Amino acid sequence: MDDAPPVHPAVEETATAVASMAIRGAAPIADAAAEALATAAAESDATDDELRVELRVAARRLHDTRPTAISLANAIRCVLGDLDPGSQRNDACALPGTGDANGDFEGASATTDDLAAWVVARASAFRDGLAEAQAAVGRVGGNRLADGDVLLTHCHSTAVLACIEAAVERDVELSAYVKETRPRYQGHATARDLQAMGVDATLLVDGAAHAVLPEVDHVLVGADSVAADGTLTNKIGTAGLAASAAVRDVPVLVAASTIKLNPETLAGHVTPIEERDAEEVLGVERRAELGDPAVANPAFDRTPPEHLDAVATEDGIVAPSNVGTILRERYGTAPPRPWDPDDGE
Ligand code: RI2
Repeated sequence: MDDAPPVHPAVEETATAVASMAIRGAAPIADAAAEALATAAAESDATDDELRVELRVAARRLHDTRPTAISLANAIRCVLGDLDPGSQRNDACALPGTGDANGDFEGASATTDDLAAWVVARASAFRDGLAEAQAAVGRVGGNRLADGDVLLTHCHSTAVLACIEAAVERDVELSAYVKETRPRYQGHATARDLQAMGVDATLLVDGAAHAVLPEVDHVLVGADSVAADGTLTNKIGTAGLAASAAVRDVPVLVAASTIKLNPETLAGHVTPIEERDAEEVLGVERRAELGDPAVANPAFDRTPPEHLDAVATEDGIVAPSNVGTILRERYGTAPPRPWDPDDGE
């Protein structure tokens, strides 16, 4: 794509915000990407074929920002998955609410306006579906929580918070240990949000989780990607926490709408782990003072399904071993890759 057109400023702005984590969390990233694609389509003066190229370039710019957050790839699939003339529309995604947008579009004979309008409608339906799914995950996961339960959270997950909020709305009284989650301290945002909901939050350094687990009824974590075999890829530290919870016999509940399921794992692909800048861990000056050690900063790790209790999705509680079935229903076995220049050829 050497002579690729420049991306729309809204796409560039969103990509920069996602890469720097000004916008973060798997679902918020997906929502922002869909919005940016809609703006790029709505404001383009390009002809039909040019618009397709523009949208593929925009998709690639967005896609490459956070490789582990499969919600981002799936959002692009849902919005642009059937971009080419004559393709089978609506095959790419079956989130709640996304079906209606497709009936308005005539596929191969579409004019540019139709194509742009279709992308805008698709993005809007996707975003509505995402919000609906999140609320449903909250109801499903929240039903597992009972009065007096003590929770332990890791990172900051809007899906986990939706579960806790749904329980609080049923007058369930909860308290929570909150891991601070080095190096970005997303646990601070979780503590803030829980306090605002009226849930007593106790902030912990990450290494303290094992020590408090005997007091904990549920470990609650979000997801950046769930594989067909139920392996969870989530914020670094999740795998160790789940292993500790298994030793202590504390159930681990994953809160994840189906946008977090990685369809490419059906074909044996492994979700990549994003390696972030060393400076998130150690500033340049301090690093020099320490004799310039190497710094590793993997942002995510993989938790095996046997260390997970269940996944709360918008379709109900799912055993990790059943994720593959949902993946096949939602995405089929050959999911589109609209960010890939060779997709659809
Ligand atoms: P929601 C976050 O990643 C965490 O790993 C969290 O569990 C996951 O996204 C899901 O977030 P990051 O963006 O979609 O902080 O539940 O690296 O909000």
